[in-house]
Amino acid sequence: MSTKLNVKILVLGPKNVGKTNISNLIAGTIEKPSERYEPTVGLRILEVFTTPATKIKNVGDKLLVELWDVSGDRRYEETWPAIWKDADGILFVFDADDKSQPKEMEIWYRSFAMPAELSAKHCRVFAHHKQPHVASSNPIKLGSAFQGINVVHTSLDNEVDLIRGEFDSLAQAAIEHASIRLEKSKSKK
Ligand SMILES: Nc1nc2c(ncn2[C@@H]2O[C@H](COP(=O)(O)OP(=O)(O)OP(=O)(O)O)[C@@H](O)[C@H]2O)c(=O)[nH]1
Ligand SMILES: [Mg+2]
Repeated sequence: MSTKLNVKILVLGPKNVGKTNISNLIAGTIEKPSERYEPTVGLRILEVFTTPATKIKNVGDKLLVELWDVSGDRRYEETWPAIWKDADGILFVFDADDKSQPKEMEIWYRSFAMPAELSAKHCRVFAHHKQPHVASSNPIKLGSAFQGINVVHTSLDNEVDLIRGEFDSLAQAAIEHASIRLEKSKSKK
């Protein structure tokens, strides 16, 4: 009997930046941003169907891609080790119109990407705008920890296809990471 491949992708970043709305769009439960802000309590896990999943042969219903929509509130910090364990990909989201965010983003990187040992290939950054935006000549830049990680400017008001495309490419890398992780765990047994 073959083992089910569980792929775990985290959505991380400060509070009130759009992580839940982006996660819901990717999971196909919404088309437009919600009117009201409802902070995530701890964490939500969503099952997602991705295009890359359909390209991998012989997986069929043996592949489960989970999106872990994590609260940006640092009071849940005690739960973080259970969250980064066996993560296969990270989607970082920050408010691209708030200059204070790069400092906080370092904490998210240090607390998740580092202990989970995920390289740039397994991470993406959404510099998210909570309203329709035009390209800025002087965008807010993240610190050196994020060097090498693909950053795209997103908004649910006008960048929906870009969000879906970037997520699919992250999911592809995460699926590969999960298959290697599974092989390694089998060979240890
Ligand atoms: N118009 C518009 N509003 C957005 C967009 N993204 C997020 N919002 C709004 O921003 C607020 C916060 O969004 P959430 O997705 O709940 O933020 P979060 O990052 O999950 O916040 P926490 O759960 O507290 O960590 C909500 O009121 C959303 O409707 C967007 O692209 N366009
Ligand atoms: Mg949320």
